[in-house]
Amino acid sequence: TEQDLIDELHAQADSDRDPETTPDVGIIMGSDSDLDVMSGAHEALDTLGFGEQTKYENPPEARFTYETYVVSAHRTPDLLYAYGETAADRGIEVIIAGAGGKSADLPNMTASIAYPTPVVGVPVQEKSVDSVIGMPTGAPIVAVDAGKSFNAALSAVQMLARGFPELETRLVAYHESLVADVAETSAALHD
Ligand code: RP5
Repeated sequence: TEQDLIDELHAQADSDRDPETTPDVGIIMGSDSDLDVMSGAHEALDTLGFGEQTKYENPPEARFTYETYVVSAHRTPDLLYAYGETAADRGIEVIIAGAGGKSADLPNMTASIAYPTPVVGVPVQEKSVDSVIGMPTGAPIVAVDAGKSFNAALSAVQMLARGFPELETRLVAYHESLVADVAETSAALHD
């Protein structure tokens, strides 16, 4: 039930688990219908060598990991509060939040509740762009264009990488692979 999930989040926040073994990036979305769009974030994190942690209890194989939750601002507001309030204490360093529709409140509300933990917002459809980027002064969110969850994950890792040179190295290697792809494509046109 929603209450079980809320209790679990609080229990995890209260546990004294080593932060190195907790998920680093939290991916949340308003509905399982957002999964297709938000899977770009999974793809980017997988590309950068992050592991998926499905159970907070499992010791992760990868040094950096992410978790995924469906949290609806309108259907499960208590879960939204619990997720945002406990994120930092659960070891989450950056949150990627996606929602669609004209009332895409999940990224914005999460940014307010989880502050100062940074939130990268993904409008799942174009009509939700205004609601995701339209934050008042003093309540910041970093937002990407509609559907760009891959870039949202890269932004999240850029933030996380400030404290981890190993992640900066992975980001640079990823960028170099893009450069090599462009150069190869361009060269092939002249063959
Ligand atoms: C939002 O409403 C969700 O983020 C989703 O993008 C949209 C539609 O949700 P469903 O009706 O498909 O569950 O809250």
